[in-house]
Amino acid sequence: MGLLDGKKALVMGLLNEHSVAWGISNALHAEGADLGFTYFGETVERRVRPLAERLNAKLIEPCDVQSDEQIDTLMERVRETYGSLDIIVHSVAFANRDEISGKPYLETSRAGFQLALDVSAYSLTAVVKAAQNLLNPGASIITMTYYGSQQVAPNYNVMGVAKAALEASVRYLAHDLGPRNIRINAISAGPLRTAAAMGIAGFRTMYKNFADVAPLRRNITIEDVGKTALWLCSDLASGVTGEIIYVDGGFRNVAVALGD
Ligand code: 0WE
Repeated sequence: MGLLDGKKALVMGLLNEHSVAWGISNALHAEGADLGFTYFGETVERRVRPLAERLNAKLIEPCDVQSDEQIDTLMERVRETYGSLDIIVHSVAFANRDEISGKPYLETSRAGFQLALDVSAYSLTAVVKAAQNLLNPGASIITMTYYGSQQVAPNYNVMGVAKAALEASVRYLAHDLGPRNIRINAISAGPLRTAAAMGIAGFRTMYKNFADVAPLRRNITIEDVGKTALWLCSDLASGVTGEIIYVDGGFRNVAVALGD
């Protein structure tokens, strides 16, 4: 008996075994969910296929979230394979590296802003819009965000603006989907050493500082995120929608860090 027996889940944004989407996928799989995955590009496909197969995925499909056509094709394949959906995990973001590593936010280009907002914020709305007729009553959607949406995280720059738009989208989508008993929430995770964090200027220092300051005095793991995702996707969170749930060891509540 699993918490998610018979539930069909679509996971977007898995890259490797360090991915937050991998932590979430494992937690959902362990409770009986039937998982399908999307990837972007052939390089990623080669990494994702073996991982998806480890979790007995029935569906492994390409999806460039900047293309409405590809999103529609994906949902057609989901309909053929599963008939309907109970869970969507959106773990997708992108900004040009040079816009989030070392230069001031005020140098952000129009093209860089549009790219970051399109891939990292609008994609959630685009996916939910295309999936709306597949979603069963009781369905749960989750997306990933970061505290740089609320407070300035140096270098996070245009990604912070994109995450603010993503979080607002969660509230509006929750309002639209609530009458059909479909819930949508975001998980705001502390810094994780995933591919998305590699090569980010100052990340190592930030990661170390986080564990010194956070009430739990440690970093967050993809397993921590997976367990919260499992709760949000299960009936245990039946009354929770439109929320930003922090999986950050309490970090964001600390105004002044004195250390031990
Ligand atoms: O949301 C993120 C990072 C997302 C991300 C990462 C990359 C790296 C490779 C988006 N686009 C790209 N583009 C690339 O070319 N995080 C929460 C991780 C992160 O990124 C930061 C952070 C943290 C934390 C960037 C600056 C400061 C802090």
